[in-house]
Amino acid sequence: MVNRMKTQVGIIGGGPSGLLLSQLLHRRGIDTILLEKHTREHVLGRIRAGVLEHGFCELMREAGVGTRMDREGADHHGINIAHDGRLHRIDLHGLTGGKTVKVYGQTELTRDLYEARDAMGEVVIHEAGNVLPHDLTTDAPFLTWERNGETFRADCEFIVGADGYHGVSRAAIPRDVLREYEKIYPFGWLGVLSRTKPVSDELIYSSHERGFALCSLRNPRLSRYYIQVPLADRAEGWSDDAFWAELKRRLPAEVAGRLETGPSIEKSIAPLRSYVAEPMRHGRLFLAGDAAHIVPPTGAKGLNSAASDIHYLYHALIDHFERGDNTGIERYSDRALARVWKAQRFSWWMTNLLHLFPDEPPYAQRLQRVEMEYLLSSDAARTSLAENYVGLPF
Ligand code: RFL
Ligand code: PHB
Repeated sequence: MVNRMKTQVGIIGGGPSGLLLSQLLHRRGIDTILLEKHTREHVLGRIRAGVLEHGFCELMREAGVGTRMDREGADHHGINIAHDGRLHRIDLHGLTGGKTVKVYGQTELTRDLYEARDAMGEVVIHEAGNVLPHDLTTDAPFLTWERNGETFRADCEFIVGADGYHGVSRAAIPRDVLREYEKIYPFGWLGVLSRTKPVSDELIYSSHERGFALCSLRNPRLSRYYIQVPLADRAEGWSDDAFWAELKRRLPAEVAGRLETGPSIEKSIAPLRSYVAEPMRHGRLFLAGDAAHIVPPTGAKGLNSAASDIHYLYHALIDHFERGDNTGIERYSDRALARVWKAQRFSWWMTNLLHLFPDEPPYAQRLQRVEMEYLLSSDAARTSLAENYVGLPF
């Protein structure tokens, strides 16, 4: 027996993209079903993004979930680049005519989205197995899934694939329709979360001959640090002591000297990858967020690119349901991709600027050096970094 139900928008994936879209639509009276493969604890246990653009924060507020973010998140007016043993501040606020970014963890905003859903009596269907989208190029697409030994079906008007890079929705687009663009970097980031006082109240991106390092934070008692590591490394192979020692080596002496260390409460390695799938719409299926594109985390653009997709998709669906206007739906893929590619370019550029590429020829290494020297000596170059870092307009 198949348990059958109906909804306006069926959403695959209960990460930030799916949750945010569902919440936004719900507030406009549009019904959604949200299917998530894992438990809530699992989703909330993934330590990821920390830096939010203005546009992302606006969407959270529009979804009615901005209160804690505005109270506990910190507005950052600048970031620092460490190079040749010195810190160079990039005045984001001054260079962009007053724009800033907000430091607020992905875990926290995901929790806020789940709690808002609970408060409205809405559910996320967790531990949904074998989720599959069907009949995407007809007027009657539907989703099927399994849970506790039972099979379910939801008839939908539209289906949104917000199921991340390893999800199933992108795979539902035929091979001869989907174009994929990819770049894999020859290293990963080893990240550590620790209950220590952050070494700096603004982020430090460090370019060093031993490799890249990043000092970030979640709040005044919670630090997040990363170091570039070879792809073959395993997190279990890095003791806390080895991590702190290597991080210190890659920071200016003055910064390393005041680094507070402590036990890690999370430690993991993420490979670095750039990836875009085109188009982002196939019939009545829309891809959003990591399901369609990935960036290396250097420019803090992953979650923010997901948010720009949600912005375009939300408005496209509102126009359809409230006014019968399908222009936004027709143009979704082109509009979303135009901004996605700019974030791709910026993330690729920041990654090339700051990491150690040991196998590159000496010519490329000299170019990387002069790129940094130019950035640190030119207002125009710093302005370009700043306007991308705070986020291009939607
Ligand atoms: P997610 O977060 O991967 O969520 C997808 C959800 O879909 C579920 N799922 C399925 N559900 C049902 N059926 C299936 N078959 C399913 N397959 C998967 C998954 O369980 C999951 O819950 O994608 P989403 O929502 O698009 O969000 C994207 C962001 O998570 C991602 O872009 C950012 O975390 C990237 N990122 C950063 N982005 C920023 O904007 N600023 C940052 O500072 C930043 N730092 C980072 C980052 C990512 C990192 N890692 C580990 C990749 C730092 C790191 C280290
Ligand atoms: C983080 O705090 O996790 C973070 C911050 C900035 C980045 C990437 C990750 O560019």
